[in-house]
Order: sequence, then C-alpha cells, then structure tokens
Amino acid sequence: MKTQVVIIGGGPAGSLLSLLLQQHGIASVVLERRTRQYVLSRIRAGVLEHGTAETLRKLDLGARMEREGFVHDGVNLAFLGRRLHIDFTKAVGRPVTIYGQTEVQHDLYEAMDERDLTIIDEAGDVVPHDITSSSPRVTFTKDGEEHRIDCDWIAGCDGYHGVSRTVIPDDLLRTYERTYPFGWLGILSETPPVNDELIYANHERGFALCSMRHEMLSRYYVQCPQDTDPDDWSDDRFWEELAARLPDDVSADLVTGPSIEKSVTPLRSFVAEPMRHGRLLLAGDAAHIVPPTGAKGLNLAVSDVVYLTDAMAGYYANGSMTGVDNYSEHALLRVWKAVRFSWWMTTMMHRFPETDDAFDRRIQQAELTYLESSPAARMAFAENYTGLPFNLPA
Ligand code: FAS
Ligand code: PHB
Repeated sequence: MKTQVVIIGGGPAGSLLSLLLQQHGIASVVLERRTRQYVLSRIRAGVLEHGTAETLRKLDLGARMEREGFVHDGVNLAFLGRRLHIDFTKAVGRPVTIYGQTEVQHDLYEAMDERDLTIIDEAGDVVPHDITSSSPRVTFTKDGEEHRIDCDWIAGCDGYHGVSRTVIPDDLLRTYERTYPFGWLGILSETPPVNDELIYANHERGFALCSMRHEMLSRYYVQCPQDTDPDDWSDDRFWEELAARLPDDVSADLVTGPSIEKSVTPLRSFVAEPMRHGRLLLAGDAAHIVPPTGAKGLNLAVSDVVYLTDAMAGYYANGSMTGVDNYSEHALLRVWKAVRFSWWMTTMMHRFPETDDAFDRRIQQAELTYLESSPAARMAFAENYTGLPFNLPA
C-alpha cells in the first residue's frame, strides 16, 4: 500500500487531519488501534474554542454543531460564596460552543465515510520506520496479517500513550511535565444543567465544575485525590459534595439524578519538543497534555492539525519545506500559551492539599478579585479561554 501521509491515531486530531488534507488534494490513511465504537464511547471535552468551531464549519461539518451545540457568551467563576460572570462577547467579541468531543468525533467519522477517506480500525503493532529518510513507511497488523504502507510523511496523532513520540531518539526529545496532586471525578447525568453557562467553583473543600452536553444531559466534576476509585463514590455522595462546593443560590437549583457515567481524570501538564523528527510530525495529545481546567486539550489538537495541514499543503503544492521546517516552532508557540493558561486556571481554582497554605489561598483570592475588579483582566481571561488566534503564516 502507498499513500502521501500515514496518520497514526483516529481520534479528533487524526480524523480531522485526514479531512483537512483531503481539502488540499492530499491522500492519507488513518491507522486506529481501537474499534470505532470504543473511540466513540469516550466521554471527554465539552468546550470548542472559536477557532475550532470555525475549522469545522470550513470543512462543512458545522450543521449538527449549530443545531445541537450551545453558543455560550461567557462563563462563571464562583468563589467566596459569590459568582463572577466573564462575558466573552463583551470582552473579545467571540463566544465558545458547547458541543461534546464525542459528537465532534461522530461528525468527523461520518464525514470521513461520506468522503471516502480510509481509516483502518483495530490496526495493531503500528510501527513507524525510516522516519529520517525521504521514504518512510509504517507497518501494522490487521486480522492477524502484517501490512506495510509506504508514504512521504507520518503524522503521529496517537495521543499521550501512543507509539509516535517513542520513536524520537531520547537525546533529541525534550519533555516538560507538571503533575497536579489531585484529579477530577466526573459524572454525566440525564438532568437539566444547574445553570445556562458553565460554573467553575473555587471552594475550601475543593474545585467543582458545572457543565453540560444538552438541556437534559449535565456534566459535573469535583476535585478528588489522585488515587480516587469512582466506585467509592455513590451518586448521593457526589451530589452532596458538589452542592457543598457551589454558592447557595446555585446549589438550591441543582437537579440531581442517577449518573450514567462516572470516571476519574488525572491532571497533568506535559509538552514534548520538538513536534517533528524527520518525516514524523506529532499533533495533539501525542505532543502535549493540559489539565482540562482551561478546556484546551481538544482545541490544541485542532490548531496543531491546522498548522500541519498548512505545512503539507506547502510541500505538495510547490515542494516547499518552509511550513514543515517551521511546524514545530509555530505549533509550540500556541501550545505553550495554552499550557500556561491551563496551569494558571488550575492553580487559581483548586486546593493544593500537600502544599496549600494561607499564602496560596490569599493569592488565589487576589487573582479572583482582580478578575472581578478589572476589565483588562477579564479581557485577558476571555482572550485565552475563547482561543488565541491561529496566526497561520502569511
Ligand atoms: P486522543 O487520545 O483523543 O486520540 C488518539 C487516538 O490514537 C486514540 O483513538 C487511540 O486509540 C489511538 N492510538 C493510540 N496509540 C495508537 C497506536 N499505537 N496505533 C494506532 N492508534 C493508536 N480536553 C478538554 O479540552 N476538556 C476535557 O474535559 C477533557 N477531558 C478529558 C478526559 C480524559 C479521560 C482524557 C484522556 C482526555 C480529556 N481531554 C479533555 C483531552 C482530550 O479531549 C484530548 O485533548 C483529545 O482527545 C486530543 O485528541 P487526540 O490528540 O486525537 O488524542
Ligand atoms: C466538559 O464539559 O466536559 C468540560 C467543560 C469545561 C472544562 C472541562 C470539561 O474546562
């Protein structure tokens, strides 16, 4: 088999990249190790930045998002028993879209099928080869048989636990990591959301987040110890803890019900540099992980593959290596700004049990009351939360 770009990983990054490359007439094959059903069963992100929504619209993938998603003009920060609304549209003139990653993934797969793009599910033992040559290849197994795909480029879109990052030599790969001393216990419940926009809560007992997927499907999170077993948390215990961390006027409106999903997400910041080695280019969680506090993970995967597509388009249109040579540096500029914002928001909103002391709590309160008193601070928050510009090269 031969193609122009082999994409390892059929999550949001890999499937979106395949569709974007096709718009430039560039052929690709996606190799996904799991079944499509498994990929679609994962409950993950919920907030689409402005640039992400625009990218889906440009691919003619915005119809269901427009129908079923929610446009939110702001978010709420709860602290000291009160709420601060940050109005994105007033501050920076653009909203965010609430539309679950599961739905995005469904739309991406449906478009790949309709547009005759190739995704090979349950591809095992995927291995990139000769990535520093001009003719790399990828081997994999499928239904017990060995396969090989010759290509020009390999896109590593296989997430944090993928194979792609591991083939970059240790002496060339630089990694940067911060692990947070807590996780998020999240539930889905078929109940009406407690509020029409998201509420991030900073409370003595710990962080909480009120989100949603639609008018009868709510998504809630509470900060929990890293080693929390979701099975140790009954629904009643979860609802009581969530209510205790919200302002009284919010918890009074909380509609509880049985959880239909309950899971714990670890929080970490991680960046691997460079995002390119020879003919291998990394994108999405394969290259970086952010704590979900800033709702950046999925959105960074989108900006990475937009840059990667631009690099591939330049190469195939006129043999230019400029986009490819600049890809890592360009993508990392935006990645690190999102890593910073996600770290800042996580630090501002959570309790740090081991190190937390009176000084840290006062700094958190100063950050929050500064947002409360400063239009400039709210504009900076809004600019980052709704998504920094992609700044594609001219
Ligand atoms: P993904 O991990 O989504 O996809 C990688 C794909 O590659 C997977 O389908 C995997 O099966 C496949 N793969 C792996 N190894 C392979 C191999 N060797 N061969 C072939 N295929 C291979 N982000 C937010 O913004 N908000 C959130 O609330 C949020 N919650 C999250 C909760 C959890 C539990 C996790 C893990 C992540 C969460 N994220 C959240 C981040 C998440 O949304 C990611 O940023 C997003 O899925 C990134 O997409 P990809 O880069 O495509 O990686
Ligand atoms: C979600 O709806 O799952 C969600 C929303 C905002 C975040 C993280 C997760 O920051």
